[in-house]
This record gives sequence, C-alpha cells and structure tokens, in this order.
Amino acid sequence: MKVVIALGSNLGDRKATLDDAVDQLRKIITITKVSTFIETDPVGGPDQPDYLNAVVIGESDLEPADLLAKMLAIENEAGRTREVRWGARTLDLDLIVAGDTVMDTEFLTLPHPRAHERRFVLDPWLEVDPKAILPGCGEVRLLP
Ligand code: A4P
Ligand code: MG
Repeated sequence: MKVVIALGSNLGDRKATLDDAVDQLRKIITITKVSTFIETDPVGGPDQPDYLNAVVIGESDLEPADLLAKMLAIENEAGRTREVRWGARTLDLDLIVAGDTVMDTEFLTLPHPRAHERRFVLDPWLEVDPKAILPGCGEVRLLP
C-alpha cells in the first residue's frame, strides 16, 4: 500500500528533528521519496515560529491504524507535547493517504481532512509526486 506522510517541526533544531524522523520512518515503512524540507509560515493556531515541512512517500503493509500508532510513538520520542491545538511542536507526523483507504474514526481520518487545503503539505508532495491523487478528491492541484 502506498502511504504519504507529512512532517512538520517548528521548535528546536527543526532540520535535525526532520532528518531523525525520516530515519525512524525508514524502520517502519519502505521510503521511496523524501521531499525537500521547506520553510513555511504557520497556518492557524497561536503566534508561533515558522515551520520546516516535508513529505515522505513510501510503501507499507501495516494497517493504517497501526502505522499511525507507530508515527505517534516517533512524535513522542521527538519530545512532542500537546498543549494547544495547532500550537508549536517539535514534530508533527500526519498520515495523508494510505492506499485508497477512506475512513473516519475517532483516532484516524483518511485521507487527512485538511491536506487538500494546505500548501505546506501540497507543495512538497507535488514535488515528489506530480501525479499525486487524494482519494475522494482526485488529482492534487497547487493552491493559488
Ligand atoms: N488523527 C486523525 N486522523 C489523522 C491523520 N490522518 N494523521 C488524529 C494523523 N493524525 C490523525 O493530532 C490529533 C489527533 O488527530 C491524533 O492523535 C490522531 O489520532 P495531533 O497531531 O495531536 O494534533 P495537531 O497536529 O495539532 O492537530 P491537527 O488537527 O492534526 O493539525 P494539523 O491539521 O496537522 O495542523 N502550519 C505550517 N506552516 N506547517 C505545519 O506543519 N501544522 C499544523 C497542524 C498547523 N499549522 C501548520 C502546520
Ligand atoms: Mg497532526
């Protein structure tokens, strides 16, 4: 199953955190593409530092819920805490797409419900996959 994971960091040594997260992700999925790390203005939430964002594409046989659990463990290892929604974070890992799975449970919504409206996800994703497809939304296009 093809999986697309978005990475974001805006606290601490952002580049080192993302490099390390990619290494950790390599242990749970077969990574085929890693985008450039791009600097982005924060979207939503309180006043906070700029983000470094990236997208990783890979292959995985894990159930999406199991994959998400492993991603949350990687976030925790990176010192992620949750005080405010959309607040600053050392590491955020979002599962954007898992094959053509469409689901909406308390813990996991696929495709990621906000991915299609976020340049910090779409720009790096299209860089590594110009033919990207969001199940239920069709071909991924750049926002104006
Ligand atoms: N969850 C459900 N579906 C998913 C999914 N597809 N992938 C649940 C990942 N998690 C999913 O997430 C809350 C819960 O969502 C998880 O426990 C999981 O069970 P979280 O990471 O604790 O909270 P969050 O990230 O603050 O909330 P949310 O709503 O996921 O925020 P977003 O939409 O990820 O936005 N600006 C820039 N420039 N760059 C960024 O990376 N990120 C955010 C967070 C805001 N602004 C940003 C950036
Ligand atoms: Mg998140």
